[in-house]
Amino acid sequence: MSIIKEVGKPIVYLVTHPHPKWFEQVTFLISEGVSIVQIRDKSASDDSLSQDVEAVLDFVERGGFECTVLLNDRVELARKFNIGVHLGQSDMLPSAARKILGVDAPIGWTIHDRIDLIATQKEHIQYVGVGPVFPTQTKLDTQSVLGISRLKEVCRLSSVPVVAIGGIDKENIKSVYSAQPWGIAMSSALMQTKQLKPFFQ
Ligand code: TZP
Ligand code: MG
Repeated sequence: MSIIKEVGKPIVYLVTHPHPKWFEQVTFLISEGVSIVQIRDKSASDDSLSQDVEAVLDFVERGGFECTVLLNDRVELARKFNIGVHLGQSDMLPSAARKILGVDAPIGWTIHDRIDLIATQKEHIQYVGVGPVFPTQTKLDTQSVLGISRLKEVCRLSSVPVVAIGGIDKENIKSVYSAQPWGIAMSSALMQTKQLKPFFQ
């Protein structure tokens, strides 16, 4: 079970947040080459999230894009669409989500920098979310900022692919590439940009 094929350099991962032209921005980013889209909207109803998921899946399928669509938290909704999820430390455990979603669904898990947690869920997760690397305004209940040297250490020690997240933008992304994560996740920087190219190495 893999999310996408190995590309040899970090993948660019979009975490969506509400935006006046949400669908236009998300589909622009998919067509420019983001590899994973995590649909994240803490306050959206299941109906409204379902519409978003349906529209994005349809766009990806019709365009033949190599892009994996995940939902933040909502495991039952993910099952309805046969997609994967990204789970935090206060959500359902990956092992429980795996029972609901089946063997093929990609599951990501936020660990902050707790490498010791990986062993407890290793067989159920495809990647771990590590961060915040830098200060962020997008998620207010984050733990302490890690910085690049701690990120590097986590990337070196982790036995599963690491997705770096938190406060990453086109100015500081070069330093994130230097830590050699498997993926680089961004929300506000990508939801605001008109060009994806500056985010690729
Ligand atoms: N988890 C850790 S930091 C973060 C999440 C969802 C927010 C990332 O958003 P941004 O805007 O890229 O800092
Ligand atoms: Mg969560």
